[in-house]
Amino acid sequence: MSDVSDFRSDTVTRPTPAMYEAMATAALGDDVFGDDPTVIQLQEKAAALLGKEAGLFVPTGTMGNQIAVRVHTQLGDELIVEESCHSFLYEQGGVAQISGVQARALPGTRGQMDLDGVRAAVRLDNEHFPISSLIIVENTHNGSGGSVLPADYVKAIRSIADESGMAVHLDGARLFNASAKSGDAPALLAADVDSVTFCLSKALSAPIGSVLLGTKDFIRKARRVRKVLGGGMRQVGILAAAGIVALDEMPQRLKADHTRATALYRGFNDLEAVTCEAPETNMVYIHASDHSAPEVAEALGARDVLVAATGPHTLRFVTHKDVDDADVARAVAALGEVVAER
Ligand code: TLP
Repeated sequence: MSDVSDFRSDTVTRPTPAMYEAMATAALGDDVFGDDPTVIQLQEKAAALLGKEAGLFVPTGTMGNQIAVRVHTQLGDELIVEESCHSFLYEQGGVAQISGVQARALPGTRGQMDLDGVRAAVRLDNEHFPISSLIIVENTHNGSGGSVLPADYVKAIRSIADESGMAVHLDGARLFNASAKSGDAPALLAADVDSVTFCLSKALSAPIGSVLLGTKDFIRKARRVRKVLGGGMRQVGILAAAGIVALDEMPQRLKADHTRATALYRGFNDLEAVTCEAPETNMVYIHASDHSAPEVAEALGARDVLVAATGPHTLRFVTHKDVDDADVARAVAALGEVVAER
């Protein structure tokens, strides 16, 4: 068990010894000149794994998503997105700030927008309306508890997009969790989208970084946008080296995180004061209607259990490499104490 059981996010993991070793010995160049061999290796490896022509190393998932929107859209366009998606809810309205587009946010169930609703949201060709140019999907879907979007759903979104010449971007920050759960290869889950971002720094435990993938032409344009956003980095092979280890060694351990999330859920489910849904992957959201979530988070923190309050009565627990079964048991016991004493 760790000194502090940190369930705030799967972003909190520390690099593995193999990552430190790879970082210390990485061959480096200047990636703005395009000659960092380790970055090139990571980008090519990621592109092969996800079945795309080319990849681009970016500092964050947010930057990957925002670059994709900037490349796929024109000023004044509209994109369609599920209303609790990260790119709509947690990126500061970046699509408006950076790309000058507006988002049409539709309700979803477990991250899936109703397909007829999506079709109906595509704008008619009429000068009063913005032009619908992009659909964004997210897999796994953070806001709905880490749920997995089936490959067939993404295929159906693709065919709606094709009916009106729209692009599809996949925020696959946790695509490897979706793959571990569904048994579908990452390339299958990304087969029907024009671009995809995945994060090395979340469940895969690298310290920093995401990869944006698409066609060679898309990545050429994406590189320009990355530069203006300040994401052109120099000897960044030092980080890409950890990313390569993350891709080689970490996907195969994700099922253990999913099992621990289920153990959390089972423990929480025994507590009358909270309700929660069975997790599909590595996140458990709990609702405690008679309790203030920030106060519960604070009381848990005093018991060395860190969690995120995601709403007035909602808290999120995320499992990852740096929590074990003892951390899970401590979290269940601590939550039991906290909700009993209020
Ligand atoms: N998510 C973070 C917070 O921002 C909420 C987390 O702790 O879960 N897409 C998805 C689906 C994400 O969950 C996140 C981060 C991002 C994109 C952005 O990635 P970063 O933090 O690298 O910009």
